[in-house]
Formats: sequence, C-alpha cells, structure tokens
Amino acid sequence: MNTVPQPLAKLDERVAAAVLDGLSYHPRRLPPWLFYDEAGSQLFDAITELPEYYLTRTERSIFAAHGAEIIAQAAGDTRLRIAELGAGSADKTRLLLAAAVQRQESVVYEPVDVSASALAAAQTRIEREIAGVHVSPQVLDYTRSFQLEPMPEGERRLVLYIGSSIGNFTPREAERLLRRIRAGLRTGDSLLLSVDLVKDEATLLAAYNDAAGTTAAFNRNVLVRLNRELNADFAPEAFAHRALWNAAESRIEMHLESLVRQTVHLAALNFEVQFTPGERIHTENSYKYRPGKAERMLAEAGFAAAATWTDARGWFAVCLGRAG
Ligand code: AVJ
Repeated sequence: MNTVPQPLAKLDERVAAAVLDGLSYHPRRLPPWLFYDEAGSQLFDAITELPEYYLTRTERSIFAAHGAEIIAQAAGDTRLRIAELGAGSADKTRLLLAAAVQRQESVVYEPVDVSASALAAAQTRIEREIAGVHVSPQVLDYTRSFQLEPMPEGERRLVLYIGSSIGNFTPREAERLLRRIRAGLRTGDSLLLSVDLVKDEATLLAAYNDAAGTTAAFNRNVLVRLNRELNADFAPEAFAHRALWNAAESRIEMHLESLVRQTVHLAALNFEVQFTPGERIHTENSYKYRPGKAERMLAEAGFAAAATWTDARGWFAVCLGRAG
C-alpha cells in the first residue's frame, strides 16, 4: 500500500518559475506563451477567424498576392529550404510552401517549435496536404538558442517569423531575438518578418476585444491552465478581460482585472497571491509598428532590407531581410 501522496501531474518547471516570478512582481504579470495550452491554441485559432481580428486574413492576402515573388526574392538563383519559427497552424505558410514547390518542384520545410507534439501534428498534416513538401521538424526553443540542422552548400534558407509573433516582445527583446536568428544563418539566407502596423485605435481595440468574447476567453484561459497545472484556485469569472492601447509604447496590452478583493492559492507552488479590486495581471503586449520600423530592426540585427510587401489599406507588413 502506498500512503505517500503523489502529485497529480508532473510540474512543468518552466511554467512554475514563470508564474512564481510574474505573480510576485508588481504590477503582476504572466508571460503570453502561457496562453498556448491545448484549449488556448484552439481559442487562438478561433480568434484568427473573428471579423474583428484582421491580422491573419490580411497577412494571408499578402501571401496570396505576393507569395511567388517573396519566394523568388529569397531564393535568388539557388534552391531554398524554408524554416518557420513556431509550428502554428500552417494555413498561411501553405501559400509560401506551394509557391516554393511551384518554383523548385519540392521543398524541405523545417517547422521549429518547443513542442514535439505540435510538430508531429504539423508534419502529418502538411505532408498529407501539400505534395512536394518534405517536413523536417526541429524541436528548439528559439527564444533561447537558434541552431538549425546543417544544410547543403549551395542551398539557401528562408526563415519565416510571421503572424506578427515578434509583437509579443519588447523592442530590446526583439532586437536580441533577431540578432540570435541572424547568428544562426549564413550569408545570403533570409528572414521573412511580419509585423502589424499602427492604425486607428478603434480598429486595434476591436481586434483584441471582440464582440463574441473569444479573446476574453483566450485571456482568462491562462487562469484555467494555472488551476489545472499548478493546482490553483483562480475563479476566472472574478477577472475581467481588458485590452487597451498604450500609445507611448505603441502596443496593445491585455490584462486580467480582479473584480473583487480576493486571495488565490497556488498549491503546487505553496504560494498565495492577494488581489485588490481593480488590480491587474498584465498578460500580453502586442506591439504595432510604424512603416519602416521593421526594416530598421532587421538592419540593426544584420539583415539588409530586401523588400517589403503590404496590403492595400497599409495595415500589415511583410519584410524580407537578407543576411549580409
Ligand atoms: C499571436 C502574438 C500575434 O498579438 O495579435 C491574439 C496573439 N492575443 N489576440 C497577437 C493574440 C490576443 C497574437 N499573436
């Protein structure tokens, strides 16, 4: 008979450390990567289809209109292989992969993600759905190290960092990340960087505070996750979803605002946090850039700006930087 109490699940040390750090801090904060458990990834996919969330469909329209040109610019007169940071749902990537297959008959696609299961799912789906694409998944936390598989001489790599994912990082963090990516590439390789552009505030706010409440559910889901993984007792309905535009920092911020005075216990961390009414947990920054900014960021990281594509409204930009 075993009388020793067993933990319900093994504690993810990265989650534990981030939560302990973030909820000890004032103002309280949680990192946005915590959103993406299974439920959160599904909620994010639902967000990308919301009428208010223009980002995904605008980026897709740019790839649909300019995919062949993007691939041609990146390839020059060589064969290309395509790496992508974050395995995501490959819906938009598909347009670029198809353009590469058009050009060179087949392409090696290297999705990079921390999650081996997300990569396995992406591999099955893409190999089944796009003929000519060979998937070579790379399990890697690209925010910590950036070392891809060695590649044949005479081929070039195009790294995709799309979906405006860079927007989660502060300017300093973004600069570090871009430099690290550059250091893992060879001269002539390139980086495709997508950024969401500054636009009228009402459009920005609506994209992060949709009428159906999907973004609110996505934001609160982080608390549901902590309840499950850290044996916490958050009441998600006791926190309101807040999205605001911080003009000085040029970013949308998402917060969870405590509606009452409350104490939350995180049993797995042997830790408790008190919230006053109106106190917020800062859960995400989503930076919005002015035209030309992404090109300057690329240049500072050692990429020559090769080209930029945008949509007719000038809402979203896709920039190609060549490793110099
Ligand atoms: C995946 C980081 C690009 O910032 O727009 C969507 C995440 N947050 N709705 C974004 C998100 C709220 C998204 N990124």
